[in-house]
Amino acid sequence: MATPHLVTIPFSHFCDKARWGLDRAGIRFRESGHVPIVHIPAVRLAGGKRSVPTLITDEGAICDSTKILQWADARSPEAHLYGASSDERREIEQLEDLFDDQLGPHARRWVYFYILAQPELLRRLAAQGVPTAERLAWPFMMPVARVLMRRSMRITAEGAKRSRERIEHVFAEVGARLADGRRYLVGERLSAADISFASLAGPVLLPPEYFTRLPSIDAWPSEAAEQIRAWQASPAGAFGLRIYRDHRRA
Ligand SMILES: N[C@@H](CCC(=O)N[C@@H](CS)C(=O)NCC(=O)O)C(=O)O
Repeated sequence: MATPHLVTIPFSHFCDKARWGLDRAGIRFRESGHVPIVHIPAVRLAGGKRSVPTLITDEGAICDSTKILQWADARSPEAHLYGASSDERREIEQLEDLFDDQLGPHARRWVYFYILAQPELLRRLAAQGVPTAERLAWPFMMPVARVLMRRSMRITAEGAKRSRERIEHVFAEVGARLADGRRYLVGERLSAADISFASLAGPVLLPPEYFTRLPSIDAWPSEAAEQIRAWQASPAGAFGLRIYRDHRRA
């Protein structure tokens, strides 16, 4: 089997999810990271469609983080990414869908609302893990990228407020599951549900073990910093941070 090739925007949380799933399954892969916009031709050139993460395998391009985890699970069932029974699998898949559909997009929009307003944060965030030429070109591409990102993700104050509420809702649901003292969302060990929750909440929890360096808490405007601290201290947030600490520490 040729080494699978993961095409990413390195700081993207959906990319950290895919990376984590592959690592957990013990699958070796190479990664090429790109700044936003350049990721589009890079993904196409590699054989994918448009979005990241895209994993190029001998069997073709896999263009979705959940499909990447399912592919990894099929190759390494002993990693138990989808649990130890069909009941567990069903529960894990339901949670993963919730995190993919709600937490991922809403955490992204909430975070971008603040980051796009501070070009220096965006410059540093996107400059990590990309080829030198892209790092140097990125500051000149940023004004256009910011307009396109604002438009495509409908980033407005109203949207950010709605996203905050959706994040709260998911955190409440996760907190309720954890109320019985369980260590993992489903079953007795780390699964795709835990990986999805922790990684997709990553941008609003700022785990030190996240793949790229996220803006430190002091760099955020005070209202955002206050909100992040509250999420970090909540049962779901503390859980996400622990999952990173226990399973992603280098
Ligand atoms: N459902 C997809 C979502 C991936 C996604 O939203 N990727 C974003 C980055 S976080 C992206 O590629 N955006 C740029 C684009 O679509 O061109 C997955 O799980 O992989």
